[in-house]
Amino acid sequence: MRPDLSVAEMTPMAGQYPIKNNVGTNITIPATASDDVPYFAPQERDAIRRYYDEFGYVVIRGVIPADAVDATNGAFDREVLRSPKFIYRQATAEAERNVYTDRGFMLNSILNPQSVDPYAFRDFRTESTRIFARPELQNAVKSVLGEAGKLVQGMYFHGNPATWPHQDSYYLDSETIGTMTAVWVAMEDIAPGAGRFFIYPKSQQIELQKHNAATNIATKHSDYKKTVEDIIRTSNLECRAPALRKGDILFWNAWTIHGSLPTTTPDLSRRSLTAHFIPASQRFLQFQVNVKEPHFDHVDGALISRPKDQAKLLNRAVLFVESRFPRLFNAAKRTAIRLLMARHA
Ligand SMILES: O=C(O)CCC(=O)C(=O)O
Ligand SMILES: [Fe+2]
Repeated sequence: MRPDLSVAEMTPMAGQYPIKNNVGTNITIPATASDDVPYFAPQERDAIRRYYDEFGYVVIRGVIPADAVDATNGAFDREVLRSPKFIYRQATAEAERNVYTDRGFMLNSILNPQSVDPYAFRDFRTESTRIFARPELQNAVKSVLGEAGKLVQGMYFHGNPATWPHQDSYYLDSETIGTMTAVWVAMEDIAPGAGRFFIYPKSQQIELQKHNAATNIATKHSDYKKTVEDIIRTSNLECRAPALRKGDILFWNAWTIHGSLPTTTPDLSRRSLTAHFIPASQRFLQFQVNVKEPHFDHVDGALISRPKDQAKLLNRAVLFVESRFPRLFNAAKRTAIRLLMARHA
């Protein structure tokens, strides 16, 4: 058993990589995992929970076996990477075709790989869902939540979208706000210039503005983004981007400010999966106002929701219409969100 880790002990020393963060500040981040602090092994459950509660994130090393990672990445390369099909995407939640970086990496990350078309993307859907359901991952979720979790959202990344600093709670959470956790699974060794995931330790303690009619995502998303950036600039928060090896995982709290750093090495991909889990005893909360109880599939003993599941004919029909008439569809969706917010204002 390792003794309690203080902040000083967790501060990396050598092998630092200089980089500008998303708000233009020069920082240094550990170049490789051996230049970073060791963090935790999966069995250090109490220490994991304590670190997570204090800092709003935690890294656990060597959780997902390489063969499971390779099976998902291989399926992505075979089935998804060159596909012309419309898929729902992480940044917009809209149906889009693949967009590529100059070097051919898919830039518009996939929203809910567990829900993609089971005919066109059979192995990718199966293998990514298997990772979400793995007992090693589910046990780690238990370590941080103190109870079993259920998956409410997943994502797969290939190229680096340089995700803006945000808190997930603004978009989704559990009905007891701040009890959702999310996990980032490194699907390869993540180089420091490839778009490392960053977190602001202890930022989960700052209560940012909540959703309301004035700041809602449909009309005022840009205001929310700016508020987070202002808080980063004006508070003395430290930006950390842990060096993750293939199979390592990082949990962060629904209130912890996070995102991904800009790319400085465009030749390198940054494959990752993320999953958002709420406590099994709780219901799902959307945009901080809308409580829902989605359906959960049982997969290898885990509870996995499949939003807009493309195995269902009706959902395939919606995606078809949405991809043919995107402007009409998205205008209607924004109106629906505005009405929802107005009702809760
Ligand atoms: O990896 C990233 O770029 C961002 C991931 C993220 O924000 C999330 O999964 O909630
Ligand atoms: Fe996020």
